[in-house]
Amino acid sequence: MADAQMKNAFFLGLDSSTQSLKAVLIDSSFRVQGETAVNFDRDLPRFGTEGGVHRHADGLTVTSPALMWVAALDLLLDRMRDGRWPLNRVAAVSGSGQQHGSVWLVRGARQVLNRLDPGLPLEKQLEGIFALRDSPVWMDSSTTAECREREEKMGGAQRVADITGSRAYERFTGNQIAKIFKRQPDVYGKTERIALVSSFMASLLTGDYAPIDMSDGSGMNLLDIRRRAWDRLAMDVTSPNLAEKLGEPSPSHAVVGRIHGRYAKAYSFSPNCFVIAFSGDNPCSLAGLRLQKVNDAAISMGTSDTMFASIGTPRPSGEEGHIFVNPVDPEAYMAMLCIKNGSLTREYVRDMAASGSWDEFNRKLESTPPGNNGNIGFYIREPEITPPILKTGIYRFDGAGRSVEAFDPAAETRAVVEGQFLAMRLHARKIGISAEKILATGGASSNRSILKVMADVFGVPVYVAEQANSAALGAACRAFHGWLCAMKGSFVPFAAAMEGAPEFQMAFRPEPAAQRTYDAMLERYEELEKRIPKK
Ligand code: XUL
Repeated sequence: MADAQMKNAFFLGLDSSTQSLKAVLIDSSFRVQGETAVNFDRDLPRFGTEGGVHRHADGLTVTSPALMWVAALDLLLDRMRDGRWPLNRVAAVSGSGQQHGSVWLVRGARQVLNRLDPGLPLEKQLEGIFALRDSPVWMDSSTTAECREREEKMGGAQRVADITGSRAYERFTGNQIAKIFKRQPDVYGKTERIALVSSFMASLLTGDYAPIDMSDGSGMNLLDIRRRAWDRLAMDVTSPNLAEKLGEPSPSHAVVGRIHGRYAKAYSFSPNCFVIAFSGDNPCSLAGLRLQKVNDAAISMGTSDTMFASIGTPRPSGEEGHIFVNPVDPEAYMAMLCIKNGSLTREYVRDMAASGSWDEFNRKLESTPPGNNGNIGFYIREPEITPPILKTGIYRFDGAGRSVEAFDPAAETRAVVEGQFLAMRLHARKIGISAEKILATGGASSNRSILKVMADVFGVPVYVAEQANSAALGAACRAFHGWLCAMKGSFVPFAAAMEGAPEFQMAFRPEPAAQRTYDAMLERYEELEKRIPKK
């Protein structure tokens, strides 16, 4: 039955990222049939965001208005309808969300969600459901005190990592929850449900509280990644009665409900359309890139840069990196690093050294040799996550290891790109990722000059995912996977579900001479990194 139904079916993936809400529609041969997006700053200027967020005066707190995500969903659906997408043939929808962000829903919000009206904008109906108007997002780094407290109470950073997959990180939701419980007890008290961005977006579609999936749930410092259940101690050190506010976590391939009648009426979805658990953007990218073999790694270059890979046995580090439950294989894990100084930092150097032009940036980058004549730069424009450097600043060293004020513009362009990849290579090694090939994705993966540096720094071939939106595509693939598991009545391995999906194209092989240069440079980079002031 599944086979016959599959032929005519479409699968929808949404990606609620920091700066936009995107949709990708695929058919059952994994061909992209539609793509559209809502950009928060441009399309919803009334929320006054920059890059989709509000940065607060303390320089550490970063939030987004939760209602903006609600308004964006209607706008996105309108665009799909106006574009005549065959929404009536969508068999399942799933989604991706920026990780760690939390949405705080007041008592009674569930009923409001249950009763969504097809005739009214979502924004009007849902403006009263938030206990907290401004949702903390992953860029927030204001919870250092809560992190130290968690590590102390749970028996040290390594112990926290052993249980939850990561030491305590400022952006991880458990620490954000601890801060709100402490500073805004009234908000905590009136909150009925704390959702992640991913599970919140799923809730808008089902018209009910959708569960947090285990993969995105691993980004909270609350889940025991081996037992795949909330950890008692981690919850207790956060805040009281937390388990009931979070609900039970669900496997990532689970059906979390059917689409609410509102969307059937207003947008002609089939009332039978399944909603598959939404997950984090990095887990969804892993699905979109079909990373299943150990040491097949991916680098996603977006607002943040991340590097990740599927792994079998978790070896969490009490110093850096993250281990999450794998989003497509309930028995496996994924390892990941997040580098906060990603595209915005590259853009900063582009503006400073290449008159704001990517063409000029690339020309300058290509005019310099691999290894940059020994020049190494650290561009910490935002408090950095990997390695943890809270103090912002730019640090430049020449070939003799002397601190210098500036590089010439061409060296500046190479220093930012090489520095980012050297940091990834160095720190990925420490969490058990030793890449044999890399799939590049995200905005900057269309920049071939940058990809060439990636291949040389890591000394492995680099492939590109034709589809730049790997998180949205991954969400669509997960919609298909979850639907197939539901139709067959048992778990189907993701690789089997994805058979027939298009191959990825190789972009570059490493040049042996450059590779040798970077092997040596990595040692110097590690030494210099120790000299950077961290706080
Ligand atoms: C991952 C992280 C970011 C966000 C936003 O830990 O913080 O990658 O998911 O993309």
